[in-house]
Amino acid sequence: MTRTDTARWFAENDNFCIMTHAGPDGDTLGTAATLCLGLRSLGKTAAVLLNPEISEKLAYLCDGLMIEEPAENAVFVSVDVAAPYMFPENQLPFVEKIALRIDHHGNSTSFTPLELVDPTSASCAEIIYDILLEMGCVLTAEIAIPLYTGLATDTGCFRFANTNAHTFATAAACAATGANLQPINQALFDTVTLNKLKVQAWVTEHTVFLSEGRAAYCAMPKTLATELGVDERDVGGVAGFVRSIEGVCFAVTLRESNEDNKVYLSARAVPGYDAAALCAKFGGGGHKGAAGGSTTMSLSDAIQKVETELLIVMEG
Ligand SMILES: [Mn+2]
Repeated sequence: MTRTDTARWFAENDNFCIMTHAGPDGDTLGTAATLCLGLRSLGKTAAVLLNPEISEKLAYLCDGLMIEEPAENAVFVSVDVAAPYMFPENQLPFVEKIALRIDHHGNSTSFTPLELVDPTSASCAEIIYDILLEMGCVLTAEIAIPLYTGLATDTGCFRFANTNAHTFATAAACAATGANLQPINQALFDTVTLNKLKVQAWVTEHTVFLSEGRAAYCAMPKTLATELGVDERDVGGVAGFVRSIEGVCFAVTLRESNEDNKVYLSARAVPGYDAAALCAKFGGGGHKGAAGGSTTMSLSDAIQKVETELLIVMEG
């Protein structure tokens, strides 16, 4: 569907229940909150379905918007979700009821009767902004907070290659509402916990470089959190850190999980490389610049495969 079709569809329906992906980031939650608040401002009934995995850092996005049980007559919409397996467990019973999904993942799976997928959009939040504008919604400071969080998250605060004129224009519209955006930038992009630094220090010592340092990977065993005295969650999300090492074009982290014994992959790449294609070899996906996946292989087997795949990409 086009943005105009989607705006008309929202106008014709009501009682929306918005669904987000597991391991929720600032885009899926920011998009859900923007849509929810925007629809409410237009007189619609809308809520965000509980995502139990929401982090403390992002809790402000869905304050007062989340519900545990959808209404009987709910019309389900998913945002920023590329495939049906990506929902948190409590949302799985409703996946088949989703009427419309709005997404920006290029390699996504169609799994709903209606969809608006725009891979040229840097964030899903920006798509929602366009739709709400078409519906006559007035952007307020309250709505600008989750909207800005969504687009800042998916562009790494306007640093990634996906950042475009539309992203900046949407950010400018957010700033024009008078919303205080600086604390969002500080919390998301200029704050690191001591535990995270401990993990980064370990990663610095244990990263393996390939192809003259143009590719790098780091494998984190399931004992790492205990070894460093940090939380399990602190061990994730360091692929961007490995990629940020000078000269590294392609970075992969492998994290062995304590919970399900799977190995979780995260890949980051600069323009000219495709992180999603590499993760697809492990049944995962995402964007060219940032992607993820998981495997039931042992950590040592997964390391072997990552190294092989990285060498194919780098050496051809
Ligand atoms: Mn997104």
